[in-house]
Amino acid sequence: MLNKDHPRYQSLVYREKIVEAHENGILADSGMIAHGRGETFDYLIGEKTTPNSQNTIDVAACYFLTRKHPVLSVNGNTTALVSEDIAKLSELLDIPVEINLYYRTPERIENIERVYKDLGVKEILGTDEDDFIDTPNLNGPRSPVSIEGIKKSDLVFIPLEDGDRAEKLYDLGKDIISVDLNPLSRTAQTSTVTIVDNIVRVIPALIESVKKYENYDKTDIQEKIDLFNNKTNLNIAIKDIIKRFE
Ligand code: PTJ
Repeated sequence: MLNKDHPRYQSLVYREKIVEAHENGILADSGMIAHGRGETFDYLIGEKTTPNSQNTIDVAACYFLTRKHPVLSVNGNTTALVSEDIAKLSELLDIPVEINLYYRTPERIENIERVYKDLGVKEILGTDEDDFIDTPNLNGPRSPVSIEGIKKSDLVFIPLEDGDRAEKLYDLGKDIISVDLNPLSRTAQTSTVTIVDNIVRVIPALIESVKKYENYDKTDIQEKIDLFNNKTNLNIAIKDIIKRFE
C-alpha cells in the first residue's frame, strides 16, 4: 500500500499504474523508459500546469472545436495513465479513438482495445491494419493508420509520439496537437500546437477547456487560434525550465 503522506505520493501512484499496465500487456517495455524521461522533465517544469501550458491547452480546445475530423491517437503510456479521461474527451467531442502503437503487436492492440471498449468508447480505430501512411521512408511498426481515422482526419492529437511519425503526419498536411514534456523533442518542434505538460494534467484540463470554449463565438475561437504561435510557446516553455534552475 502506498503511503499518502509520502512527499512523492502522486508520482508513485502513476508509477504503479505504469507497472500494472506493463503486467497487463498494455505498456511497451520502452514505455517505462519513456515514463522516466517524462518524470525528469515534469520535475523541471515544477510538476504543475504553467500559465503558458494552460493557454496552449485552451488553443488546443479551440482547434478541436473548429476542425471537421479530429482523432485522438492513443498508445500504451496514454492508456496506462489516462484511459478514463480519453474516453470522456472522445464522448464530449464525439470523435474516434485510434490505437496507434510504435511497438505494435496483435496482443497489445487487443489489450488496449478492451480497455476502451470497457470504458464505452463508441468508435475505436486502428485495430486492423487497414491502411498505411503513404510515405516511402516510414517503414516502422507504427505505420498502419486507419482510413476512417488518421488518414481522413484534419487534426490528430498525439500524446507521447515519436519524432519520425510526427514529421510524416506533418508532411501529410495534418494539423498536429502533441503532448510532450520535452520541449526540445522533434515531435514538440514539428507540431502545430505542442502542450508541454504531463498527460495526466492535460486531459482533465482539456476537457474543462472544451466545455468553456464551446460556448464562445466562432470568431473569438478563431482569434485565439490566430494569435497562437508554436515557436513562441516552445520558447516560453524552455524559459520556464531555465527559471526553475535560477
Ligand atoms: O505504446 P507504444 O508502443 O506506442 O510506445 C510508446 C512510447 C512512448 C514507448 C514510444 O512512443 C516512444 O519511444 O516514445 P519516445 O520517443 O520515448 O517519446 C516519448 C516522449 O514523451 C518523451 O519526449 C517524454 O519526455 C514524453 N513523456 C513521457 N511521459 C510523459 C511525456 N509527455 C507527457 N506526459 C507524460 N506523462
